[in-house]
Amino acid sequence: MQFLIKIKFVLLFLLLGTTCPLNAKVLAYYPFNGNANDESGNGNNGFVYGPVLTEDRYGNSNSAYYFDGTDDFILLGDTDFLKPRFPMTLIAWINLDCDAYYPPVFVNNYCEDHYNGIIFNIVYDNYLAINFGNGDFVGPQSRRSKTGTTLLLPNRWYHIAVIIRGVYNMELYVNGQNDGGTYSGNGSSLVYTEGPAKLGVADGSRYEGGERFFKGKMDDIYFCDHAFTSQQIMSHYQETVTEQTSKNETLPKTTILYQNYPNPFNPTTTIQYQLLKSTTVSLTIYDLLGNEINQLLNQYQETGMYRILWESKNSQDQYVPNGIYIYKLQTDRHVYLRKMIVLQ
Ligand SMILES: [Ca+2]
Ligand SMILES: [Ca+2]
Repeated sequence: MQFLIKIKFVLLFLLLGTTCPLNAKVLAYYPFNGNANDESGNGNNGFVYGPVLTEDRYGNSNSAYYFDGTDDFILLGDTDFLKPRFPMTLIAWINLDCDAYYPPVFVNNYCEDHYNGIIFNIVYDNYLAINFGNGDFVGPQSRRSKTGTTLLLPNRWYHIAVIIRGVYNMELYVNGQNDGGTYSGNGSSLVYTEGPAKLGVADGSRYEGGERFFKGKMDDIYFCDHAFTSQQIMSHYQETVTEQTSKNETLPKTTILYQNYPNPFNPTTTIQYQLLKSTTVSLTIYDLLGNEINQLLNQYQETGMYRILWESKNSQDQYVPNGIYIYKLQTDRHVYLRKMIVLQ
């Protein structure tokens, strides 16, 4: 089952498809696979203050972080990449402990008594919420919030997302579905002050007991500087839940997708896979924004071991730039993802 651990690298971007604006940019991506590194290429690695690596939603060890609800958080740094502007999309997978109290997920210098910056959190009896402020101190005129409608139950994984296109266009999503919700506050702008972004801790100046901490598990934190469509959110959810569904159904594995070799590479690499059953199979290369780069294969194949060469070329036969690419093997029953690196 070792290969399962590796393919749990589930790229958030895959199904964004070609509808993304060309200038769309991944601001940050924390897959939490063994560390809190930022895999977006922007280099804003997290510093882990307490959270410990734990099982992710597929049961892979060391592939998500557990926050103890007492003093654990991850410091992400003070950078414009982590001070997203409208439009924006924030996505995470979370699994709450039962007694979490107003647990914050992503925060960038949001202060409860100033209302500046942004906080993506869980409020009341476990509803999703997004809040941002204009820095003009307490008062509903300084804050803009939306609270969702789905009660998030403890001890289960949820795909949560927020899309902000503007003050009157904020959407919360739970497991790919638009969560509706209620707006409050009349803040009309988002103003950040100096200060680092954090995961799992929020200022608690309006609450007795000081700071509030996330309690439970987090995984696959992703920020993008454009607004996903609702279909893209649903696709993203479905894509990143695929293997969990497969595992829960205890379907026999029918395929093994191996790590390409060499890796990193320039310009040629070999992708190897094994089909334990005959199936329709496609092998497609994507960039980190989910744009399809090239499809190397799409046909019915018999049981057996296969190898495909990729020469770092896109579908127009041009060499692709340096960077991380995803290869996706899709069979009748499963989707398998791995990443590889083109390095000149
Ligand atoms: Ca601790
Ligand atoms: Ca992970």
